[in-house]
Amino acid sequence: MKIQLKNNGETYKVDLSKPIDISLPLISHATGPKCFNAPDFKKTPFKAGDFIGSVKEGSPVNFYNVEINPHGNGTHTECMGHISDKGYSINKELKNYHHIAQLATLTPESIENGDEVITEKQIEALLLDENIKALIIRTFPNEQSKKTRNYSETNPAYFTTQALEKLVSLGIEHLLIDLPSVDREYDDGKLAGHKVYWNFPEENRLHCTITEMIFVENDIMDGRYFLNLQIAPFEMDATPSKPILYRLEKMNEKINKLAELLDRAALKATAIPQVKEQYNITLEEAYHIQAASINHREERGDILVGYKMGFTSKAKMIQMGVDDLIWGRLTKTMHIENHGAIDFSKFIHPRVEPEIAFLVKSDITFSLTLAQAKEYVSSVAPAIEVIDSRYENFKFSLEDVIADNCSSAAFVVGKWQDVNTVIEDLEISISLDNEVQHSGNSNAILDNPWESFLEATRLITVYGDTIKAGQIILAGAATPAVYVKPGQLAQANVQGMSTVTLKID
Ligand code: OOG
Ligand code: MG
Repeated sequence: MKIQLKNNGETYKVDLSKPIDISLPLISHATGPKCFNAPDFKKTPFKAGDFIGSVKEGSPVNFYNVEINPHGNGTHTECMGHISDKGYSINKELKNYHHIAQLATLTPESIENGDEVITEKQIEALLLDENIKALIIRTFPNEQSKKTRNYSETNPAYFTTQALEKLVSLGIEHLLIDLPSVDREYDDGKLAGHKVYWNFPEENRLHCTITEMIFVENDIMDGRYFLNLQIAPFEMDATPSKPILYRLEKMNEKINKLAELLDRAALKATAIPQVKEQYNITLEEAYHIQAASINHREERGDILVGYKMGFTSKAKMIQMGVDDLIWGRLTKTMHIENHGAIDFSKFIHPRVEPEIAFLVKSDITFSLTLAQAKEYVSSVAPAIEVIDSRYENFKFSLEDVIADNCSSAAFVVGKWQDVNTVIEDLEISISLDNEVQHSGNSNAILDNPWESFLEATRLITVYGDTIKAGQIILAGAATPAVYVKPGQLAQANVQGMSTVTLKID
């Protein structure tokens, strides 16, 4: 699942299916990861009478007690409750779980007494943006042994109080580090760094947290990430936590702007000037604009139900003056029941054309061959596509029309037929009020309509989308399209199949 998020005027895309876990797994009875001489994390089966809460030992269920010291065992997140007698609980004080976080790598510096520290200068040199509230620090060296290390009595690296003061002054509210503490292991109980960080005993930084003993693999680059900071719901000063990062893909301003422009033009049924020349858009950008504009519809609750191919016949290419295949997206609100109607006032200058539709049987993630095609399709049907270019005078370049979801505005699917129904070499026509407007042959579609289906599998999977079971693919018109007027009845005929009609209200 992908989401779009807005932060401080920027729009980002986040792929939620690609989490980067920066927590450390805790394994029972392992000696690490731990620190401050905490006992090992342990899980032991609950025992009562004859009952032993372990399936291995004959119980129907696993039913374990765990023994954990959140500060001492593995990744944990703490609040000011750690150094206060007021009982502040991380489960109450941590109120926002999602942040734009900066990941930075630092090598602690040696000081006179031999300690290794993160200094104010190093923090300063990060040149943190004032909008960044969460900072993740990976320290070097970053060995795999950190994942199971017992830091007890090793005097691990820590932060100078000046470094923490600096972080506070920079507005950092969530600090995540791969060290066991921001303070020295033995500092005579001063906890000076913790106190500075929370501005103890004032209560103006109660919402701020420190997460310790994370681990960020070396192949994760420094930079900005979307952070989901989740904790175990213990009412305590600290609890085990599971911070997850997601890569942020910054969305291009031009793409956002044009996607919004085209989305609005469709929504308001108002034509706009072409965009290619003015904004100098490439074919690749055009597809991104299309995706982003469909995203706007999805944000309003619309659902992707399939794809359409365009310019798969010479008749269409000549009519529109373009010379390459294109593909667009079909959404649920575009779907009109057979013999249904559209409201003319919701369109700009609608045209109708006859189509052949394929119903996808199972998910398609790669380019199919003709021999494979029928395994992935459950049925075929005649269809009508309503195209309604959002550009003035229905005129556009290839880039323009792609950005505009290939003019697609609505579609009607007729009766589904068995996948083995012959769709090659059939007469196809589009009529208005029973008068044929254009007619052609289904082989005008790439010499065989199945070829259009194959092209769809190639182009859409190369783009990175999966064509899902239950989705519909329109092959593209074999004839030119015809303008409609209110009151007319459009009808598509595909030889040997029942008719598809659409009323124009
Ligand atoms: C673009 C859409 C092309 C087809 O079937 O070839 C198309 C247009 O003609 O405006 O849908
Ligand atoms: Mg079409």
